Amino acid sequence: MSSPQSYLGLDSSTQSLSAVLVRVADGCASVAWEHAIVFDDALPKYGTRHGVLPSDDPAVAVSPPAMWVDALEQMLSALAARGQDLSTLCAISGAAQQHGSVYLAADGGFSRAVAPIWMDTSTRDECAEITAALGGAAVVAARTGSRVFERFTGPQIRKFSETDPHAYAETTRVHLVSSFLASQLIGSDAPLEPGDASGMNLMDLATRAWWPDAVEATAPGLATRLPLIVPADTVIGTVAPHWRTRFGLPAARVVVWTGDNPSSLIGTGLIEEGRVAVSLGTSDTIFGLMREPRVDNGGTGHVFGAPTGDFMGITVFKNGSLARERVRDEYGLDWAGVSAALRSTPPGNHGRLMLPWFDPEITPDVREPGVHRRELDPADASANVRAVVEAQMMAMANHSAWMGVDVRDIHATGGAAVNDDILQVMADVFNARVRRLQVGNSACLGAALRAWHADAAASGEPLSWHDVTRDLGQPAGRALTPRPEAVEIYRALRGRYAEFEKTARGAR
Ligand code: ADP
Ligand code: XUL
Repeated sequence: MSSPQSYLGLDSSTQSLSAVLVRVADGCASVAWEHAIVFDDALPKYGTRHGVLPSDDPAVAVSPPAMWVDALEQMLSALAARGQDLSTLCAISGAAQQHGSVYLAADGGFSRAVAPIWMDTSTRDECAEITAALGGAAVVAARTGSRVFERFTGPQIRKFSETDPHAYAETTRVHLVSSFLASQLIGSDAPLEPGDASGMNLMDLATRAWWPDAVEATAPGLATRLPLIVPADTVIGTVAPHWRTRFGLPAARVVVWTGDNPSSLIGTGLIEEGRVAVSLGTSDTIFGLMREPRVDNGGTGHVFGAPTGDFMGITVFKNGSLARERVRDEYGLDWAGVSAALRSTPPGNHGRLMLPWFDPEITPDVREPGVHRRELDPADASANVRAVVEAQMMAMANHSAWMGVDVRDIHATGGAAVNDDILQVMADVFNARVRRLQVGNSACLGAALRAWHADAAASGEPLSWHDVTRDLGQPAGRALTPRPEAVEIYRALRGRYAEFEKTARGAR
């Protein structure tokens, strides 16, 4: 019998920091501990709502990076307070919301008190300027995996360098949320890996190195301010002495952090091509592994690096959980009420449609928020609940076609994946079997499994991705199966939904 080992995965998302501790004994992995720190509740002094600072401008979304550090401290304190032997902890890795940028000065302090995050859409001009400088959207998409998007880090850095050149001049390092928090953990400057770095419009997907033209087109002197990019399995250090002294943690290896979506790819067990996962978190995302990068010609999807060294295709929707919550709250319901409304209304909603753009939308590109209804009475609570969920699922099915996957099986994850009635709509719209993962937070689990995989390699006993995802990274429990009569209804309705989307956007 080999001695047990444990691996910690962290996920700093929009609304919370969560942790999963995976215990490996005799080759079998199990979850030893899960914990979450919700920013609004645990750290009220920062005044965030859903993890974001209030703003009068719907295009602006920033968060205080100091809050993320405080949450990390609370998490490590909670880990230590478990009172169990921490000496089995071999490695830690993490995931974080993608695209957000943290600006540090030479003394390690913040040169900008806030970090623009993935929900920010205030960089339209910067996107146009960078696109023009690099020869057009198709050129940028082919090189970096995505056309230039408002929330991507490049245009955000450009905006900061232009609106506050003095503070930008003081900035010596621009981190992503992932590399910023990894730096806190190891007590020195952490690198990035290709998964999160491909969310910046600055990395050359083919070489997995910074693309000099993009770096130059984005902001003056940016090259020296960017972290290194290292392979996704790199051990970047050990838990810093500061944390060891404070909380009695061992000198566990720290593996380079990644973005929440690349991490979820591992946490949902998508280590082969041909399957997709849907994450219903603050953002809704649909993604799958790709051996070769197939870039989206329609300009809505992205190709990121995958932790396996391959690629992943992904389409991202901003109006995810918070849009579902808006409808829930508007009609004074709780989640049980949302489920009851879904059960009391028929698939297809008698043709009543909603475009749920409560906030500016990423997919499709909608800058001015606004909810549109067709044949839908705003006073009809149940019909509106069904309309928002059907809209989200039809948009997801329509806009992910570019990934070229014949979707038969969906691995569902994220906070709303606990809801069977929402997953039934997903199964019917996609005509696919939907299964939940054993561990709800797949980004967090993915981080723990990545830590295990990299630690095994660093110890000279490498494991395959299949080995580390076998026990925990697989769906479990009852599958939601598509109902043939509902599938027929959505086949027709998806076209009408696409046309409604087009008309509404054209009318702007
Ligand atoms: P994040 O992207 O921040 O990691 P999560 O994946 O943790 O978010 O999802 C959090 C969201 O899950 C909440 O905002 C909430 O809207 C949603 N949620 C929680 N329980 C339910 C439920 N029973 N039905 C639908 N949505 C739910
Ligand atoms: C991905 C994206 C979101 C964030 C959410 O491109 O913008 O999924 O990563 O945390």
